[in-house]
Amino acid sequence: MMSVASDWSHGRIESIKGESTLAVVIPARDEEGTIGQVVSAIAAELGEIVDELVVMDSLSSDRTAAVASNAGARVHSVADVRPDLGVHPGKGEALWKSQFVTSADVVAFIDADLTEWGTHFVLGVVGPLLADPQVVLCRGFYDRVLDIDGDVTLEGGRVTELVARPWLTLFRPELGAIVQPLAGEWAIRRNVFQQLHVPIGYGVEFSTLLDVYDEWGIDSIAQVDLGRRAHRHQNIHDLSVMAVEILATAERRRARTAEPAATDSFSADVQLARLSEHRQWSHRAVPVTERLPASTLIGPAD
Ligand SMILES: Nc1nc2c(ncn2[C@@H]2O[C@H](COP(=O)(O)OP(=O)(O)O)[C@@H](O)[C@H]2O)c(=O)[nH]1
Ligand SMILES: [Mg+2]
Repeated sequence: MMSVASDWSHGRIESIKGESTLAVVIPARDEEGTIGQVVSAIAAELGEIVDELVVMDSLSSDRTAAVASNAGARVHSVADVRPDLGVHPGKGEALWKSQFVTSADVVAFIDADLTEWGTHFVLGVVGPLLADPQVVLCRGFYDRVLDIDGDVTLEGGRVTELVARPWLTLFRPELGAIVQPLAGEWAIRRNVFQQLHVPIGYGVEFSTLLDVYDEWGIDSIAQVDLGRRAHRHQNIHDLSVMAVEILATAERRRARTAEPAATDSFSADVQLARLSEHRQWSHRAVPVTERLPASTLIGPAD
């Protein structure tokens, strides 16, 4: 199912929301420059629609938590949520832990580093889930603005175009129609997300897409056109780390011969080597751990 954000006006969402509850979860690490406007726009414009507005902060060394809280979000430090389960760095870890501090039926995830965006991102990703009980996952897509020193193109999404979509074309061709398989703006039903293994890093969007497709089928996945989006760009070496994470996530699911991660034991980091311009090797640890489905861990032990 494909729609555009303008199909999901504020009024329409209010009228179809019914008894459903909605959480917006924003993972953030050192985002003091942008988190304030993301949170305050959602708080100001979607106050009657969003039941829980939560920022999951980890490892920030700046004022992310204070700025987000002042802007109207409930801020959780990832390490302080279910400390009995330990803590990892990473975006996926932040989304996974958010399940223990929210209760809404539908959860929308929005990145904290957005610069060109609007609250129609939230309305757009939740609309298809509220309107159609068959839909369990809705992924946003958009033109990806790439601004390198003022040189603006629509060629953003390098890991998407060079890793994620080629992989889908080979191994899940039906998902070749997913425009932005790694987009950070998406929504899912809580009772589905709770059943999924979650990579602790950047694999979370890809794992969710593959797992929902394999278990619930193509008709359970919707896409919504959100227009244009811009965010902070990562350098090519950081994108290389991200690509390793995506490939590790994908490889565990490629043949579906086994559960993607029967235990929380894919914890050995992979080392990505890089030769510097001075011809010295350095190594970056790539986190490829996956978390167990939250449904197996519900019930506070603290
Ligand atoms: N809590 C938390 N959030 C993170 C972490 N890493 C990334 N994020 C957030 O996840 C979102 C997407 O991350 P980003 O680095 O922009 O990835 P990209 O958009 O795929 O290049 C942003 O809001 C980040 O602040 C982390 O270790 N912990
Ligand atoms: Mg980003």
